[in-house]
Amino acid sequence: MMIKLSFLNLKNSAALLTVCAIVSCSPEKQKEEPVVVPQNTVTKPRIVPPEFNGDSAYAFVKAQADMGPRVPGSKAHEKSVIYFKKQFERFGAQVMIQSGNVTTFDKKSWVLKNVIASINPTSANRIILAAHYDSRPFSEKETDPKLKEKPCPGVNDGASGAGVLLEVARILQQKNPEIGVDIILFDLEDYGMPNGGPDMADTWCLGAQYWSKNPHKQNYTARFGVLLDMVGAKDAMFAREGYSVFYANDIVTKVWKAAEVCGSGKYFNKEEYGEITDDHFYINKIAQIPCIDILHYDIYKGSFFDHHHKNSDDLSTIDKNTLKGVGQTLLEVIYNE
Ligand code: AHN
Ligand code: ZN
Repeated sequence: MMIKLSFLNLKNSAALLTVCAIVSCSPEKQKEEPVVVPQNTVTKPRIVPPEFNGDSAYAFVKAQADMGPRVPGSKAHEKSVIYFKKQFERFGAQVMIQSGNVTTFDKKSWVLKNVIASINPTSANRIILAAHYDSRPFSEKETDPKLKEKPCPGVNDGASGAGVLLEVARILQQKNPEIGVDIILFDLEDYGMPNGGPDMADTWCLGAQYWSKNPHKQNYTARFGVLLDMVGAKDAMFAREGYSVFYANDIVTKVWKAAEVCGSGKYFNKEEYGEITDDHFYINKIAQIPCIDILHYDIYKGSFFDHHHKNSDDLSTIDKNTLKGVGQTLLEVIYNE
């Protein structure tokens, strides 16, 4: 009993080895139970990352919002791609625009553009950070039929994730991380069939589906990925999404822990909820890279953020503190990886 209690309180491996030695001295146990030293008892000292700047991230979100809805085929969409490329290059990343032909549920054809910004491009030890940047061409959750037909401003749903990742790139240039980071901004996530049901799931996330079938480099792989989706609302709640837990639970654990360590824990709910078809699903299923989704889904309301697919998803939905909470969590992961 004594040994059991002290075992529970162990914090360092030296003490653990001592206890293991005592246990293994017990003559009747020596033969059938070999001593196994747990691998995770030696914790690396924490590297404190640089501070994520919420004002700077907000400016990156506002720049996208000011262009108007970045609906596929629009001038604003085209402009946003040029903007992302210019910003990432300013931050010293290697930028590639991946083009591909896709057809949406309404039988329209598009040349999608995924923006890929690589930091430390030659490193074999890589992670993916992703978000979609396109805006939904309709606002079907509005009640007014006139508003339903309008494009969604896509400020929290789209621009927030891309804005956080631009600020991450800016920080990574100031303090180069040990690992390689590929920031992927996916196109055509949000052109899925309205009220389509589960069999229509593949009408969403066309940019991510394309990239997962055709990664930007031959034999590309990464240790894991983190997707951001709707990461800027004041009342944001990021709970553990079903596919993330199913495919990449250790990454969920890692990121949720990082959030707590860096003081962003209040946004990260420990409960698990259902599976959401989002870009990460295809990265898991097709590219077979474990990928999680930091996604605003309120488990108590049972819905995405309040202005989801409404014309009211504008700049007023954004809170700098939320952007910072998410961005700081990513930096905590990156510099301690
Ligand atoms: C579906 O509604 C099938 N997926 C939600 C993914 C999404 C839409 N994220 C942002 N907009
Ligand atoms: Zn959406």
